[in-house]
Amino acid sequence: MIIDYKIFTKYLSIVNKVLIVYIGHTLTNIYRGCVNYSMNKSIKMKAGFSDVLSYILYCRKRKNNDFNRLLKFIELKNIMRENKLKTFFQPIYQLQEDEPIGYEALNRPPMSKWFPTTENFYEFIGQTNQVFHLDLLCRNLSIAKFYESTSDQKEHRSRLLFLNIHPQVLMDSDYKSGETMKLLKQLNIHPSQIIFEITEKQAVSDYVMFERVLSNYRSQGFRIAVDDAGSGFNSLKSIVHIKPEFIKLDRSLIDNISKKESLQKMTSLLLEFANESGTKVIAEGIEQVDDLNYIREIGVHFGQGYALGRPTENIAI
Ligand SMILES: [Ca+2]
Repeated sequence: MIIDYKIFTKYLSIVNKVLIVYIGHTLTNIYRGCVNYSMNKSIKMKAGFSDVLSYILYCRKRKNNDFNRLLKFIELKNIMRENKLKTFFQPIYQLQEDEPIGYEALNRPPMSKWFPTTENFYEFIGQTNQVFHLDLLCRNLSIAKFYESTSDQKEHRSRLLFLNIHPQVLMDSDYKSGETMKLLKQLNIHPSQIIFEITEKQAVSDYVMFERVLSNYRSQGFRIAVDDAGSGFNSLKSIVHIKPEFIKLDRSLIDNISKKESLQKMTSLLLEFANESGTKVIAEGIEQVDDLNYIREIGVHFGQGYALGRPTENIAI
């Protein structure tokens, strides 16, 4: 069927008036689009009724998605406003001595219809403009909870605290690192106890600038860990440029390492590199005793995972 868009627009305007009550803005938008189009060009195009119908359905679906996103966003803002995040601490052990050196702080939202899993929550955050706000909130919350949770235990208070941080937040000139410093001073926690975990999954585009930013943090006493190393994104690039004090090996390298030769080779390479460059390696996601024994045998420095300790709200004695 060949349709002249000027005629089509006229026809659509009548239909629009009749149906607007039933299908809201969708047809209005199509109508407006057609008017704009026909005013500029008088192009003839092939279009079937089914095409238009299919487009209406597409718009309705998109509107539903937008609406769901709005509800998710509102839930996210509620979680942040009402401080509904719960902080858990997972121990990181010195493998040769069976002694925790510190804890990774993990902030989890309450489970809900909108965020059935923690991953789902952080994935959504990444698509919004709330990354910076949440990052700062999580950092301060983690430090305050660490203090609270170790108030009667001086031995634990002096241990390390690993904080996940979005690389773009560190790079942002508006980011107020002074706020974190102020809180640390107030709680008598030394910056050298704080390790910023930077995941390689969130790409850094300007490494020269990033190195400069990191050296500023290091001069204040903070240290850096490359998180999820070996998960196939920018592992080597970030390790070479960031020169981290710690490399956290991704769980995909550790799961079943006692049986898989390919994982063993990759881990040995990274360990060798780390030893040569004075970096410490932390194996993440250790769940099986065989894997734990294997990484201990080859000399991985530190380990984290269910086989060593689960995340808990209170730092275990
Ligand atoms: Ca992490």
